[in-house]
Amino acid sequence: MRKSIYLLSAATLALAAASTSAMAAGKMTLYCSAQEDWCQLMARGFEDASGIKVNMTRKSSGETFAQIKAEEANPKGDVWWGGTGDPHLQAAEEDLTQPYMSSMRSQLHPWAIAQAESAGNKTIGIYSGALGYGYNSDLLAANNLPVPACWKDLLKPEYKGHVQMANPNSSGTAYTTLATMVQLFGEDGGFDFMKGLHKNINQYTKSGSAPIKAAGRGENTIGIVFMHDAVKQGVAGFPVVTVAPCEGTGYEIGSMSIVKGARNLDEAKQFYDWALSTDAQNLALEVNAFQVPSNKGSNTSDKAPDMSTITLIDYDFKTYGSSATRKGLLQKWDEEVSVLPQ
Ligand code: S7P
Repeated sequence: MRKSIYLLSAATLALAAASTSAMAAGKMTLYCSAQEDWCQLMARGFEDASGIKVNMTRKSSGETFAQIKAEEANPKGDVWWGGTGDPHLQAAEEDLTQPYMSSMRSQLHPWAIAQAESAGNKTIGIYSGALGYGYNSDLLAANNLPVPACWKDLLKPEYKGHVQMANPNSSGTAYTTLATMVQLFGEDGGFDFMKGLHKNINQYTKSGSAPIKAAGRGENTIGIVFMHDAVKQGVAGFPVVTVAPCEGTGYEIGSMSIVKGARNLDEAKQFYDWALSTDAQNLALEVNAFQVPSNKGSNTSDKAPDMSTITLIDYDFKTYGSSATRKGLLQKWDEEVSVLPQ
């Protein structure tokens, strides 16, 4: 009897000690807008490095922006990591995120700092990557389709039903596509392009990378995505070829922000500093995430699209990440493109 009382109290003490140390280590909520496997790895990697428990939710960039906006009066997230920079800039402008000057800034490329400075240090660049598209070479050949090389090739009538992209309201990738066309061809020309493309679209997906995953599985021929997401399918062994469009293309500065009113601010700052370190950024290679990392000392895979050989437009992040421009372009796409018959 005395032995079992002793065992019981030892177990109770151990449990109490364990929960005290969990409380001491803390917890945080991470909103993640990169690929699911990378989000999982970042959450577990930070837990291992810090002992802080991470509650992670993965949603596309536009969806996460909408969630943080909806929770403005009662914030539930602490850090928003990943996703295209434009909605992070919009969140900064709408005062949904808060400034933070990380001690890691001196290790970052100038483009990552420029992103921070343009938003009053309420966001920061964590990776970058160019927009393009990929195609399933088996399906292209099976359907006797020409090999595309330019954006305007995708308007050819023979591609009808063969092109997929995401919805720019939910997806940062698709918003980058819309903003890129407007910057490449002017507002009227950009919308003419989107209207022409609409005729060939078989589906607007929620997530930006879904169209190229579908191409990898043989369920779609051409997917408009970030080039690194197309390369990932090729590296996984699928017959996917990546295209850097001949007219030039836009790019993203994938970003990270701390939510205004974060309940776990100390933990949020610890995650933020860690996510800018080479150790954290090198985790990308374990899940074939081929973006260019923002820490100058991090490794870039030799399979990553070489940004120096791609014709990049001078993407105007300030304008296309502004609340008025993003809202205006999305509304115009909803009213003038998505409603058109196909
Ligand atoms: O991690 C790959 C990636 O393409 O996903 C992000 C993307 O915005 C998330 O998907 P959505 O297009 O659905 O928002 C990019 O930032 C990133 O490069």
